[in-house]
Amino acid sequence: MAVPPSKASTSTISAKVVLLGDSGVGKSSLAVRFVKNKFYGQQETTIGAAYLFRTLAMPPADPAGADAAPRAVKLELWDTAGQERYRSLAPIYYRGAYGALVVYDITSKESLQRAQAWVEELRANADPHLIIFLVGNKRDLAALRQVPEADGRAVAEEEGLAGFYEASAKEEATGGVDAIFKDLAAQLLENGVVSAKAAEAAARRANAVAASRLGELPTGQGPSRIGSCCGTS
Ligand SMILES: Nc1nc2c(ncn2[C@@H]2O[C@H](COP(=O)(O)OP(=O)(O)OP(=O)(O)O)[C@@H](O)[C@H]2O)c(=O)[nH]1
Ligand SMILES: [Mg+2]
Repeated sequence: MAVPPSKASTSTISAKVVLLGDSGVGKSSLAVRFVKNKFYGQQETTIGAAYLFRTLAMPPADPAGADAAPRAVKLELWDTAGQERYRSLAPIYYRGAYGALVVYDITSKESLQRAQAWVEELRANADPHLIIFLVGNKRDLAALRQVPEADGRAVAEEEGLAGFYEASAKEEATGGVDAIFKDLAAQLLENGVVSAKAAEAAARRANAVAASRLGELPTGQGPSRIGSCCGTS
């Protein structure tokens, strides 16, 4: 079937995005909600890291002008394991990343402190242009809330982050997960992270390194169940 000319020239930018945060805060659940629109009440803890991707169609920068070509951003998510024993693997996943979601659980004050420590580690070691969002997950558990929204927002402002959201991976309609990733994709485009070609090449290199390290996990442990699946485009 012929493709209409306006759709034929879509340029796709690939961007590596890392999810960091304490074990159990819901990193995998957010990634799975975004990529598969599913939620598992018994989501298994991640071993090493998992890779998922989804391509978002983005509105043209200037629909009326010369830059009216359709654009797309392929978000390549590296969902890291929050358990302490995998901490030393984290740099493999945040190096070469263009975006980072640092996640905490609104029912755990400690998880916000850990999230702040992750932000500081990223500031010290990751690419200075990395776009970092802070995300307070499990907003549906209002009765168990320990972290007021204002406290999360204050940390994001103090650290000069590019975005702050509360979300629920559990609530399909109101969880707000898509909006987070769409904002991240828009900021990646806006900041002109890089030209499409350079971004693609960098993402390929970074992913190859990260993927090769999945094979170097402690004996008997491979990538988690979602590690080898879950792409949509
Ligand atoms: N009520 C509620 N539960 C959630 C939400 N997100 C995740 N969970 C649950 O919290 C638990 C941990 O979620 P995961 O997504 O595995 O957390 P994680 O951050 O990936 O944890 P690690 O892989 O160990 O680092 C699971 O039982 C999820 O079902 C949410 O938004 N609301
Ligand atoms: Mg996980």
